[in-house]
Amino acid sequence: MPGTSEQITRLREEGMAAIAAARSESDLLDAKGRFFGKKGAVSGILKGVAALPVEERKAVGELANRTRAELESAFDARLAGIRDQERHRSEGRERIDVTLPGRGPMPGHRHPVSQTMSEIISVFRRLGFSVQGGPDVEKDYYNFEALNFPPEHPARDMQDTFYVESAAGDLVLRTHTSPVQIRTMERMKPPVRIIAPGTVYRSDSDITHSPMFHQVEGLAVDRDITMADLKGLLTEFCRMTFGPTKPVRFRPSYFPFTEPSAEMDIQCVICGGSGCRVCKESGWLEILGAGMVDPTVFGFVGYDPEEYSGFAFGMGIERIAMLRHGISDIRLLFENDIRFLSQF
Ligand code: 2NM
Repeated sequence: MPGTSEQITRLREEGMAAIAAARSESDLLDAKGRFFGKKGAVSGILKGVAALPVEERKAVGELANRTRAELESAFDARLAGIRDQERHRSEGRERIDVTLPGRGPMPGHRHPVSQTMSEIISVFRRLGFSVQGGPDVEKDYYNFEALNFPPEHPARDMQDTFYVESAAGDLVLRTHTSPVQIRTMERMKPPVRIIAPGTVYRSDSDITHSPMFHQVEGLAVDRDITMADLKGLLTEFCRMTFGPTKPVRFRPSYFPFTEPSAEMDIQCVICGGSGCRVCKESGWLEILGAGMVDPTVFGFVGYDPEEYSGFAFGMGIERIAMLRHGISDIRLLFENDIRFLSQF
């Protein structure tokens, strides 16, 4: 059995090695428990010293005390070192630059459909039109009848129109904003120059159709309004919206509420007219429908078709926003994915 002095020397070496090996505060506290705890090695040795013969007790006792003091200060120094390292590490992770400006709320922006709608409205305001609104839930009379849709017109079909349950059974979600034009003519005598922007609904859903979408329609009624006024105004609208050199054209068309009717195209914004997938190789994009208000419609609102004439037009806002931004699927506009919307 080795002498107490040798035990003390070995204890010192083991203790110093354990201190040096400790990588964290909890490692170190474990080691401290093993050496300094109630049942630790140091207590054992000190007990052994008490049992020694008097001649040895003084020298061995001094060695034991010195060793304990050395181990204790080595523990304390290592503890301070580990705490210092920990602090440096966390300061590295949590570094704060106090000179940075504060974070404000994330600035949002308007939806691309809303932006396009506002710009179109602003163009027509500059051209002398005022803005009118009306209900989204509309009477069949205003949505169809007064617009010269015959009772069996396919647009009235359940598959195209959302009918609203009501006692009289005569309510629909408006399929266009034309009812606003009818309501305005009921209230005002000519001259009338108005636009009706708003939400409309049709039972239709694919990559170019959404059951809820937006339109801007317009109406001008006065004495001596002609098709030339229609062409001039809408050409100017396209210049202001798509640029002053963008070629436009009118084609004959048909609507129940206008006669004659036309559709207006602009040169394809994607290929510049040479033909591509977007314009179906035609070089042209349809942008709106228009026409001279049918005398039958004037009859419904009490305007004398012998005294007054007028033109009307309508366009889909999503379609224009999609052409402007090169968006190929209308549904992207209504998913409200901020990663998509924040691009516009
Ligand atoms: C269009 C195309 C052509 C239109 C006609 C009227 C009214 F009420 F005056 F008869 N409002 N809107 C009209 C005419 C709408 O949208 C493609």
